[in-house]
Amino acid sequence: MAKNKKQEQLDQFRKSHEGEPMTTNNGTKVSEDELTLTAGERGPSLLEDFHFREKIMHFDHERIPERVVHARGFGAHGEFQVYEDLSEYTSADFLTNPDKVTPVFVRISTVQGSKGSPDTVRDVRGFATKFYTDEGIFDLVGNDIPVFFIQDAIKFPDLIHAVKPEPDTETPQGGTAHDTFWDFFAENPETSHTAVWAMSDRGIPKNIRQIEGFGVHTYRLVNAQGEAFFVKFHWRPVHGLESLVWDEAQILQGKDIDFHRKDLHESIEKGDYPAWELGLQILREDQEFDFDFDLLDPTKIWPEDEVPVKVVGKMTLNRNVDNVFDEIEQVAFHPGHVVPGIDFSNDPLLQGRLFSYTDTQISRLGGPNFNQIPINRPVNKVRNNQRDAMHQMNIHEGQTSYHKNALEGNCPFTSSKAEGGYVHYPEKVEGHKIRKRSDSFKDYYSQAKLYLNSLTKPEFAHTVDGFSFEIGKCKSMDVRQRAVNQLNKIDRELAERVADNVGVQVPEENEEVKSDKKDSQLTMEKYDRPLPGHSVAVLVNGDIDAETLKNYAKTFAEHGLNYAFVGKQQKDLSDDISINETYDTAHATLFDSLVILSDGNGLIPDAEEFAALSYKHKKPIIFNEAASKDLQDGKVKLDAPGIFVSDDPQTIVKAFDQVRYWDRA
Ligand code: HDE
Repeated sequence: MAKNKKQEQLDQFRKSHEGEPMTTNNGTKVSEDELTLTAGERGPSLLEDFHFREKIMHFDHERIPERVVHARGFGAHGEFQVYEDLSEYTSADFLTNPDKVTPVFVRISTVQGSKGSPDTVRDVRGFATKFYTDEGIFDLVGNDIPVFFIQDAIKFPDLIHAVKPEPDTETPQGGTAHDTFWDFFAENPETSHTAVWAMSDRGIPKNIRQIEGFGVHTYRLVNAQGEAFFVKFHWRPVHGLESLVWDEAQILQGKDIDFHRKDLHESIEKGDYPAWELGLQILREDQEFDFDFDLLDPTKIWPEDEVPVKVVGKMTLNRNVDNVFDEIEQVAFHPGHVVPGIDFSNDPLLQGRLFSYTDTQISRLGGPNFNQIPINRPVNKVRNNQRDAMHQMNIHEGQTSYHKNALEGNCPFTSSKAEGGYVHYPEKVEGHKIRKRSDSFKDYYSQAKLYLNSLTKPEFAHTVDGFSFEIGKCKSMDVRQRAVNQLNKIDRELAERVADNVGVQVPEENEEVKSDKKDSQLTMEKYDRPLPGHSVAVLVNGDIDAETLKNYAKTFAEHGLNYAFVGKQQKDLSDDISINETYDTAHATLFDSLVILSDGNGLIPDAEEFAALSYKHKKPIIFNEAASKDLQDGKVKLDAPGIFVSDDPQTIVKAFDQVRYWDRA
């Protein structure tokens, strides 16, 4: 078969490392790597075998503790460029100079599951971006859902204990469909808003190229004159926003546990670079109390119809990592990594995070020098008087390691704001030391209702299904009842339908939020979904000639579509056309759409099954004339929305008019 890109990379790698002998970690050339040193052919192993001891010792310590949350993640390198000079709002150099290209590293993760859990679980996705700016590192450590489950960082361990597998059975892995999570939901009503997002299609993204990202908290931008603005950060996917169907997501967990990471990796390899635009919602400080929610409350969005998003720049991921452990596993994000011009608000969740992220790296990365690991190093020079400690990578020269000193000319010295030194925004703060939540944080339901009101009918129906699945999996009927009681405080229809599905009573009194307020930017339908990057499975049923397939291949390439020709066996049909997948290696859930070509001698059962599943998951399907006549099993209705009969490869453009035909029965 034709040489693929992977093979070319391997050849190149081999060439560049030709002639490099194996050595120990101390540089001694190794003469034997398969046999331990023994006393005689059948005798005991010898302790003096330093190569054996070093090799095993290193292997024994290959694992480091996985992240306590967000353990499973994938990432890539890229670059960010601002469209316009934002110096009206911020002094941050990377946001004020449209000519500057800032390197970035992004890690996208699930929250609940362990490192080996499947990609397509229902969960919030972490969306963490490291900007290597000339003024130091700025980490935007956000999620793909704009709000969070809790309002105060002190509750985070409780939330996570409730979310994670239950301690007596260590189940479920990679999911919140269990008693402790829904018990937490029922007893902590501040979770309501984030829960409706997570149970909607947002909880099951189709891939990690097509998710939104949010900084979640209110941050501050500060300009060179010292004027501050409240800001919320948004990432808007250039390729649009798409979700899986829950049944499809569950099948994918078995068919391809790595579905999301492979998609990200492959799209970068192909040059179809994932990209997001950076959006800002900006408010002046004097607007702080203009809203019916508190700007400091992380369970609230700023509805975009009230505070529009200003699109200010673009991030493109254009380089895969060389080594997942070295880069994706060892990257250490921290919301406290900020540069001059970006500052914090008093959001109590954000304030707590500022402690957690450096603290956690000490057990995960083994000491306080984690900033010296290559992926974590800033691009500008680091100089201070911190010394020693585990895994010190630098050799510090000079006599002094204290400030102030005269022996070395008081180097390194501090810088004023005008010289680029970070000066915290001098917000005036006064008050009593208390443990009390502000009353302005206590409306838990209005924005959950706003979200539900803003969904399309199919999106609302999927949300009902999401809640019904998760609450229905709870063993305790009491938990189910209390969870539905909470839903009754958000939306009566949701509560009624879920109660019905999970076998509990909807409360007699309708306590729903009385509001039909909507926000036009909450539905996933608001985005265009450009054709490039979507995938097509072409089932080659019977005798179809290479020329016909070549025409399809040409059309797909023209439109930037990924495709596979699927048949009973892998084989070459010509020099450049092969059946490259079989019914064993390909599956309907792995593709966005389907073309079925038949020679008119009947469809094999595998093809019928493929079509039935794509049909169930509302994907566009094109039959050639012969295939449409061959259809037997009756599961696919040719007159249903999104089903096309045509021999013209260009029909694919029309078929992708919708990526899911939700109105298909
Ligand atoms: Fe995190 N979070 N978090 N978190 N979080 C971590 O840091 C924490 C929160 C988020 O790809 C940990 O390095 C606390 C909100 C992402 O490496 C830990 C609280 C948001 C990632 C931690 C929160 C996030 C983490 C675990 C409540 C969205 C993965 C490993 C105050 C705005 C970053 C690590 C990566 C990771 C603590 C809440 C996003 C333990 C205490 C809200 C994307 O430090």
